[in-house]
Amino acid sequence: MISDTIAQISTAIGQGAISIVRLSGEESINIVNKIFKGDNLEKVDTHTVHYGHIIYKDKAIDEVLVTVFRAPKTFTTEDIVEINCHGGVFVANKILEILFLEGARSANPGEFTERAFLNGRIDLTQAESVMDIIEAKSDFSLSLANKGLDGEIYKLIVDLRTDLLNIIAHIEVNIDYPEYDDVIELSNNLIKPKIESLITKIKKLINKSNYGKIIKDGLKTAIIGRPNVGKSSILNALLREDKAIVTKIQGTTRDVVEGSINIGGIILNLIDTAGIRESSDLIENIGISKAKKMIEEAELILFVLENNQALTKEDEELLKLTEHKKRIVIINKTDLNKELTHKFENSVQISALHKTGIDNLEKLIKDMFLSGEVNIIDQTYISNARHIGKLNDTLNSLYDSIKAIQEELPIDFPEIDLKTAWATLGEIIGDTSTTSLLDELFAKFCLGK
Ligand SMILES: Nc1nc2c(ncn2[C@@H]2O[C@H](COP(=O)(O)OP(=O)(O)OP(=O)(O)O)[C@@H](O)[C@H]2O)c(=O)[nH]1
Ligand SMILES: [Mg+2]
Repeated sequence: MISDTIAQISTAIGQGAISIVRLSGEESINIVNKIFKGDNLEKVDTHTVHYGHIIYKDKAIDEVLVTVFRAPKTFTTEDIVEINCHGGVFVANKILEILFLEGARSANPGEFTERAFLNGRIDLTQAESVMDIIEAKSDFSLSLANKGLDGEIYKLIVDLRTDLLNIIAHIEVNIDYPEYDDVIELSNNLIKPKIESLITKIKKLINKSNYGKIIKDGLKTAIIGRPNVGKSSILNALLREDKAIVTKIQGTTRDVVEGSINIGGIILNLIDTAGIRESSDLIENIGISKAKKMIEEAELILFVLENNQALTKEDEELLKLTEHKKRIVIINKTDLNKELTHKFENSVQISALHKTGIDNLEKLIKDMFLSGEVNIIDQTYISNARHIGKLNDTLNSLYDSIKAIQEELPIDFPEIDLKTAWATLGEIIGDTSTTSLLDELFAKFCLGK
């Protein structure tokens, strides 16, 4: 049982019109009441706002609005008080300090949400969604996070666990299936197909989750090409800002330059790199090896070629190096006359200097990642790396169980793997107790029998 009362400034630290200092815990109302001049907060109704002053040792600290939320219908399920004070860093900190002197403890990062989880108001995926909402960078990622907060991920996982539970229940009651007098026959005919269909379900979820990750974190996009083809100019054109230095000197960009844009809901985390060539310049060479590393890490490569020049050996090498990647070939400097004779899949012609063709480039990126996914917004995706990792662990346990069945091991062996899978799925939603497996299993028996 959590009993101490925590307090923290809930708004961003900085100058603003208002700051909110929030408390949660049994003593919240009592602590604030001691320093609040206005209504007696111990007596007021829940979910009400009160005007007054924070007074400490007879000194007025600030004019405030205090909101009182009484347990259990609050974010943490505990008593919560929010003090809306003036938005100076000093005054908000001063109030916080006084609250500490009066018995509150400084809340750790995320502790309010942690309490909501520990007190059973939200599951772990919902708690994580709160973070995702705060960090959302686009409409898509916000709506994805909101689905998480609504408990959609929780539901997906609970469904998978129900399937798993059914399978385990079948094993536990195998003696009750007279048509299978042989355990091996039971495992192969009844249990194995059920596990296989669960594997298919989870695999689909994992595949879709790649989309979720893109929506949430954006696409790591590297602009690659040999020196002087116009990479930095393209970065600037896409960002609509002169962020990277552009000159006619080869080897201008030496370190990576980054920036983000939102193209139709997809966040592109752009990285402009040093032009790749043989060089004797130490700094440039470091930049070049960074660029090569970026190629490996990137989820999308914008490969830049110059319109007025034939492909060089370096171009050919870079094309080879990036051929297994999601790649768009940008033919830049179309304002210069000569035509490039080479044809590439996913290619656009632009002039970064005159800012023409940029819209075509943006459309191509959008089509590449959103084509046929018009409903992207209506679906639930698992986007959290932790969840994806656990789903993969679950898959591995399920594969192990299939293997155990194929090797005709005693039925307890696959059952152990299935229980491990159950526990791993539980870790996603924060339900790791084995007693809950027993409880649910038991409930199932009661239902069926
Ligand atoms: N005519 C023309 N010139 C361009 C265009 N895009 C870029 N340039 C010019 O090409 C030169 C090199 O451009 P950058 O953007 O610095 O090229 P980069 O690929 O980043 O070069 P490094 O950083 O050296 O690898 C500059 O003089 C630009 O003004 C274009 O579309 N048309
Ligand atoms: Mg450059």
